[in-house]
Amino acid sequence: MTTEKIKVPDLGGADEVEVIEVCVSAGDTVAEEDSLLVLESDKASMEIPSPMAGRVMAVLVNEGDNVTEGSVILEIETEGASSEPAEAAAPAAPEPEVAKAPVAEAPAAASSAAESSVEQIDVPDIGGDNAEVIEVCVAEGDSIDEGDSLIVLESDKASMEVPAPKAGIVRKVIIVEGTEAGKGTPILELEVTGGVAAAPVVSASAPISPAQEARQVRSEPPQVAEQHQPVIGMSESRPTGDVYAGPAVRKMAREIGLDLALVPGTGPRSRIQKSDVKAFIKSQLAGKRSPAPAATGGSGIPAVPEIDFSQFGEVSVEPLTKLHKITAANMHRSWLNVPHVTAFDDVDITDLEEFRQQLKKEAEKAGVKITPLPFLLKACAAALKKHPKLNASLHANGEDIVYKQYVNIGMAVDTPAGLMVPVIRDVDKKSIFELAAETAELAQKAKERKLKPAEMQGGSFTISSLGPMGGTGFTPIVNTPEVAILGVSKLDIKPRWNGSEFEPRKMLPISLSYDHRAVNGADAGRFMVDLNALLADVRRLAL
Ligand code: CAO
Repeated sequence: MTTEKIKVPDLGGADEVEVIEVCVSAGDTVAEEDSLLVLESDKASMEIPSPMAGRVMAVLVNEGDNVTEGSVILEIETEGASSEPAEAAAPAAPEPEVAKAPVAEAPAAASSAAESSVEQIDVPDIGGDNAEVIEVCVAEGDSIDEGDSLIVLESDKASMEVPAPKAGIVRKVIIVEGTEAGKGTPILELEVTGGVAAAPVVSASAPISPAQEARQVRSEPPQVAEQHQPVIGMSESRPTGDVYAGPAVRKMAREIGLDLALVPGTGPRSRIQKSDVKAFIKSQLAGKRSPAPAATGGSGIPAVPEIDFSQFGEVSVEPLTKLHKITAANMHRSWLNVPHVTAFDDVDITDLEEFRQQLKKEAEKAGVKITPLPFLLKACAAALKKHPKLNASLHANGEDIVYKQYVNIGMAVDTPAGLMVPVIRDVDKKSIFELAAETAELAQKAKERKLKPAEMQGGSFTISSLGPMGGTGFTPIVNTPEVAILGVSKLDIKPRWNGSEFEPRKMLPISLSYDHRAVNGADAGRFMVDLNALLADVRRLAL
């Protein structure tokens, strides 16, 4: 048995680095290459692997300490005699590998001309073996500045980003995500604009900034337009905070398919440590094992078993459209998050229908088609103004409710690609003809998939009209973070007692789903009574 002192290896240029994670404790048995510490400089984080197998006898540093090359960090007792003389034979510091400050190669062909030239940018010396390209940060046509991240590489010990050695326009991306790269691997072709290459320094090595932690390099990719489409559902609510974790933790998360954004970090500056990942997985598994949620109040949802339907007959399988997937996710989120209640009513719109018929010619002259929808919008706007609780959203802080002073109503539109919800702004300030024109225009745009993201944002209430299709009632799903949605079913002529006899009246079934966290049954009831009265006698809209 010998006791070896383990020292901080060559830090590749960094003078002093912080110990941000101690991965072992005294008494632990470690294998060669097991992580002992995670160190962090202002340019990189690096793990110090154990140079040998053995038992940790003492840990001589704490999280938050600053260490330099050669600092003794712990003592390991190894089996068998040391091949080196005792104390002096402290094992050579573990191979620094990627801990070495990587340096960027000079571009392959530095132009001396002031005009633009296309240069190939290669992976610089990354101080060790090849690493995996885990992210390509630029695309063809991008205009980049010197220092902008081109790619992120990750080995099992560190992640690092390779910055652009100069500004220019990306002409061709050569490197491919998921492949291995090392010194000299071509990354891209860069069109360098005039003057830059004349500087003599370009032929010298330029520093690269290794990953300043994935906090910076792993931000979510920009959302594509479709992700902004607030199809029955709120805008994306996934945690947007940056993930702060070391390479080993990231690797572990990738291997098990875990989204680190969901894991609370308990390390310094909320850094996610291996222990956090383990604790998170344990808690998730415990949740899954818990008994029926109805009995416990938990949220574990039993999975729907996968079934091979072809065993029962012929099937065809088609991919879901992106819009369908987004809608499904939003519906699921709303359904799971919102305690829904739906109130039903029948509105006598005989007079409204008569008035609508009278308006038809005038509307035609104005170039619009009048359906019941503009009246519904107008009546909802008036009722929402009187009942602001239904024109509100619960604040994400769980403490406040946000009352909206505007009345922007979303309108569910059935399109060949799926459900879309364009928003009509300031409904309370628009005339019936204006609303008729705008709803027709937005519905058309939705069907042609020409809606801009802005035209689907900012709704404070939604109407889903299935009237033309039929049905006597349905329970629409609240379009969170809105708190209420009106469903409209098919108008039907029904007998109605007028005090002395039954008379045929045009009855419109409506259903109001609301978020019971924000709206009480009585609030909804009062809203429905007023909405009903407004639709039954549209003269009230003028009051
Ligand atoms: N009962 C009976 N008839 C109705 C009605 C109702 N509640 N609402 C509308 N109609 C009539 C209209 O008056 C029109 O008849 P005419 O041509 O004779 O005047 C006809 O039905 C067709 O109307 P429309 O659909 O062209 O226009 P609209 O203004 O009523 O609705 C829109 C526009 C975009 C809301 C509708 O086309 C649509 O896409 N609805 C589907 C919404 C949906 O999918 N909701 C479910 C979301 S959750 O899955």
